[in-house]
Amino acid sequence: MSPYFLADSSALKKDKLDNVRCYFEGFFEGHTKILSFSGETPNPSAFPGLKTMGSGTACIQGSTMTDDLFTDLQQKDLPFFLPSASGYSSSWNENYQGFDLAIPNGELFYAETFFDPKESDRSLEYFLENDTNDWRATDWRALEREQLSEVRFKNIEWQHDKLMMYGKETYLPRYSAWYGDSDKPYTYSGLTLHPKPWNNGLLTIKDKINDVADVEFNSVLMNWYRDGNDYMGWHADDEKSLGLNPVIGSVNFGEARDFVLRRRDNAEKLVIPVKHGTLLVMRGELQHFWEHSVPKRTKRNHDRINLTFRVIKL
Ligand SMILES: O=C(O)CCC(=O)C(=O)O
Repeated sequence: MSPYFLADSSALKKDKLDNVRCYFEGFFEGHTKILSFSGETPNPSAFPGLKTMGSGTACIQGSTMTDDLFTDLQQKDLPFFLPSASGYSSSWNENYQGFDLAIPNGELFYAETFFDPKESDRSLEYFLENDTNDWRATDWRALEREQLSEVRFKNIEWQHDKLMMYGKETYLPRYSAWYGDSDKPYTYSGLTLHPKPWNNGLLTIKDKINDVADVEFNSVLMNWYRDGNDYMGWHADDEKSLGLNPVIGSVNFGEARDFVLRRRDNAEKLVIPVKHGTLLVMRGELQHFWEHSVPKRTKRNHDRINLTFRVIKL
């Protein structure tokens, strides 16, 4: 194995820089004629797709890295389509192992496996384990409403809420639970939820995402999609109590689903796959300009639990 990696020389021409995978300042000493910016951290704006990664290293998006010492530092490719139109961009965030994304009038952070499989498996189990039913084997959809209230969940008090739709009380197409710091009720879609006190599992997850979101979350709405027939309709998290530009930390366990963003003014859509362990942070003006939903996916048969951490300001 080579002590440094060299992409083929044609890839090192400036106009082909996006074919180069990774650049290690130290290892490129002596190769200044190959990489004109060697010896100093390149200015990312001069090289589209290039992302500084802290002292001495930088990474260039591309696909021709040779097989060498650094194969574990493979280029990270965003696992979904992001338009290349003006206002859209993505860069790898080495610190938090995810992508910082800019979209017109909004910011996102996406880490596909922010929680590793062990943490994610345990979280799903923690939210569904109970003293009465085998959570994996139970057909939760078939369970009658009255029976849900008889299930003794160990950690989460799930409920089946209903709201008024077209003058008629309708059950939500999912179960939910609300946990948080204070006893201030939170109202959304005409539904008022009273938070239950935090438990260890939720606090552990919250502590892990506070840092990356750079806020101190004080409440969480949990949604349990029993299968692909459960869904969340179009809405924005723009309640007054969340302040002007809410930061929302959305954590996902269980079945993979699509999280869809739709621009309010021109209906442009962005489909973001959220999986077992994915963290998605929404911030900036996003809630004013975009709505989001989790559409039905009838071929998805397994439980999914989503937690949207929020900061209630009032
Ligand atoms: O389940 C999801 O991913 C979305 C949840 C959501 O939109 C919300 O809680 O406001």
